[in-house]
Amino acid sequence: MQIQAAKVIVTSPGRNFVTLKIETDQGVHGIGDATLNGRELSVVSYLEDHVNPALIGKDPRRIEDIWQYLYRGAYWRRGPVTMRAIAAVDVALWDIKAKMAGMPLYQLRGGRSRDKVMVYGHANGSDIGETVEAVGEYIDLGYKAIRAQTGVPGIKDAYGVGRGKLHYEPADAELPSVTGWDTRKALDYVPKLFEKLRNTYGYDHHLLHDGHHRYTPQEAANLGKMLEPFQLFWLEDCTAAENQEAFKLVRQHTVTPLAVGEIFTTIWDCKDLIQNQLIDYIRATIVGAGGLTHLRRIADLAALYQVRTGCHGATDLSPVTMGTALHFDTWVPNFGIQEYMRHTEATDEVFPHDYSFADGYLHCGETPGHGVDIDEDLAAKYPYKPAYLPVARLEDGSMWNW
Ligand code: GCO
Ligand code: MG
Repeated sequence: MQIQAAKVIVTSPGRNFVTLKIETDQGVHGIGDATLNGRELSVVSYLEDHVNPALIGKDPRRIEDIWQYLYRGAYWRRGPVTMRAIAAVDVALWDIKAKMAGMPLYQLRGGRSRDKVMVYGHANGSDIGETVEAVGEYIDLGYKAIRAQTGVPGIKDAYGVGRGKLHYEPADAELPSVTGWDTRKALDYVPKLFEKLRNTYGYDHHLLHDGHHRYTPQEAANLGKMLEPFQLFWLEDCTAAENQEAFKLVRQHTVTPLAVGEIFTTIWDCKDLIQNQLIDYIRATIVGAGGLTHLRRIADLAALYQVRTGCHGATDLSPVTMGTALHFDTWVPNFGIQEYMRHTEATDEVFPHDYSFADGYLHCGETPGHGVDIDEDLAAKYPYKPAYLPVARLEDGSMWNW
C-alpha cells in the first residue's frame, strides 16, 4: 500500500482552515488539520514544500515511522509550524488506518473508556451582568461546564469577549488589532464575576476561567486565591508558561486547579509541569502537539501524576481536530474535559462530520475513521483571507501578552 497524493486545502468559511488530504493507491483517503491561527500559510508552505513530496510512495500504515521520520528527519525540532504539519500527516494516516480497519478511531486506541465527553462552552459579555446572562444561556442549552470571561471597565477589548456570543472569533483584521490590558483592574473585577455567578446559579455547574498568559506568577497566585471560594473547575493559562518553574509560586499559594498547554507543541513543554505536579489539567491537543501519536504520550505521562486532559478546542481548530480529539477523549483514561466552541454553520457544511452534542456532552460517531471529511467544492468557494490575532498593549503603550 502506498501514498499516492498529498494535497493542502485552504478554505475560509468564516475563518481560515488548512487541511491536508492524503490519498492512497487503494482508494482510501484521510484528512488532517494543520491550522495555525494567524500564521496559516507558513504551515501550508511547510507541508507543500517540505513534507508532502517525501510522503509519496510511503506505506501509510507505518504511522509511527512516518512520525519519527518527520520529527527527527527535520533536524529542527518542535515549534508550532513543524508540529502542526506533523499533526496533519499523523491524523490523516490514523484516519486511513481506521477506515481500512472499518472501525471508529477510538477503537484503535483501545476502545471506549466513557460513554460521552463532557465539554465546556464559552460565555462572555462586555460586563458582569452580560456574562452572567450568557452563562444562563449555556445552562439552558444543557452545558454542565462553562468558561466565563468578562469585559473589564477601563480595559479596551479584554480577552475572551467576542462580538459574536456563540461563535467567538478574535482573529479578524488584515493586521492585528490593538487591545488593552491592566492587571490591577482585572484583579479587582474578575473575582466579582464569579461571586455573582455562584450567587445566581449556585454550585451545580463547573465554571472555568482563562487568564490568557497575562498575570505575573505573583498576580496569578493572588487571583487563584481570590477565586477559591467559587470552586472553579480550572484557572487556565494564569501566567506565561515559558518558564515552567514560575508555576511553583502559583501552586504554593492557591488550591484553585490550574490548566496549561494550548500553546505547547511537545511533551518537552509539559514535562516539568506534570512531573512536579504544578498543574491539574494539560491542554495540549491533537493539532498543536503532533497529532494522536504524540498527544497520547503526553496523556500517559500525565496519568502517572494524576494530571488529566483538557484539550484545547477553540474555533480556530477545525472540525477535523474536534472529531479526532473526541475519539482521543472517548478513549483516554485520564480524561478531564474538552473545550467546545461551536463552529459556524458554513464551517460545519465544509467539514461534514458525525459527532454530535446533547445535554452538555459531545459524542463521537461510529463511522470508520475520525468521522470528519471535507467538501472540496464547497471549500473552494471560501478563499483564504488574511487574518491576525489581536495584540495587547498596556496603558503606557508597552506590549503585553495578548
Ligand atoms: C482558548 C484559547 C483561545 C485562543 C485561540 C487563539 O482557551 O480557547 O485561549 O481562545 O486564544 O485559540 O487562536
Ligand atoms: Mg485558552
